[in-house]
Amino acid sequence: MEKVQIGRIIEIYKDSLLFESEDTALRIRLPKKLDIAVGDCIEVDTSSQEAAILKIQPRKSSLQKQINRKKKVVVSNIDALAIMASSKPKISKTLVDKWLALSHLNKLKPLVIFNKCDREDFDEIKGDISLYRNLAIECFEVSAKYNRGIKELKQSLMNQSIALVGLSGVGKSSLIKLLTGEDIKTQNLSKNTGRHTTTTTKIYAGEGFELIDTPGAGDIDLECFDKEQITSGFSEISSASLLCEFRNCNHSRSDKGCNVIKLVDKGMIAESRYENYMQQIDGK
Ligand SMILES: Nc1nc2c(ncn2[C@@H]2O[C@H](COP(=O)(O)OP(=O)(O)O)[C@@H](O)[C@H]2O)c(=O)[nH]1
Ligand SMILES: [Mg+2]
Ligand SMILES: [Zn+2]
Repeated sequence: MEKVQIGRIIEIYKDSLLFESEDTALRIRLPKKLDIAVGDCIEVDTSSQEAAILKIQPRKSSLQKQINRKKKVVVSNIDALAIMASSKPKISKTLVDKWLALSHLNKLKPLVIFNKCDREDFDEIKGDISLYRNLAIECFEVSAKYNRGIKELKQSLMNQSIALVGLSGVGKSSLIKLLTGEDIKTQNLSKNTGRHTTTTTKIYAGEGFELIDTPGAGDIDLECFDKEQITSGFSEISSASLLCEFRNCNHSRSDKGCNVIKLVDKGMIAESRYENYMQQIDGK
């Protein structure tokens, strides 16, 4: 007799996955040719010794990225994308802008967490923080190490599932540990033992919210999106472009009557945003 349980995929390993329902947690062999992701709600038949996945429930949302020209769901059923940055490793605005565009294209609320505010060189990224605040993106200045700015951040995370992305070393594992109490091995330990770096996407439960670590999701590209979609992911450029003199304007320096260029020259659109935008639509 079938015994159906409904639950979620908490973690995916190389050849198995961790399934969790209200009353059980099970390791299930990874099914071949089934496009599943952490966060998916699935129906599982647990009547026989080896549990079988019967069905994936429709996804409420997903974070998809392109890997080798194929779209892949990194995590599903999330509400927000938290982009983490720091002064060391130095923030890559190119990457932040790509993540912001990707959150827009996946209809996820973006927020940027600037970590390591305890460091002396944190001042060097203050300008970048203003840049993103001026774009009306929610920004937080925190120190995962010294528990600073965490209360405000926590409030904004309440009742949501948030995927965490950012360069390796920015402090994702440290923040998750602080917020959820989960003992995830941070890079400090990995240096000692050589094998404790987070390697799988996994859901961690906090009090009233969830955080999903997505290691290795850093090197995204927006290859599968067309020019129009990418433009919509750069909100200030998108609205400026409505006032370009020609409808097919490429917004390059040589374009006559380009309103985007006009605003870049006036300093109303940040040079870095413009450059990153142009890089993304190059060849589209
Ligand atoms: N100074 C300082 N160091 C931090 C902070 N948060 C994390 N670190 C350190 O940064 C390194 C990388 O942290 P980790 O959490 O492993 O980063 P991840 O690769 O993004 O998961 C570790 O040595 C942490 O101790 C912080 O707020 N301030
Ligand atoms: Mg980590
Ligand atoms: Zn233009």
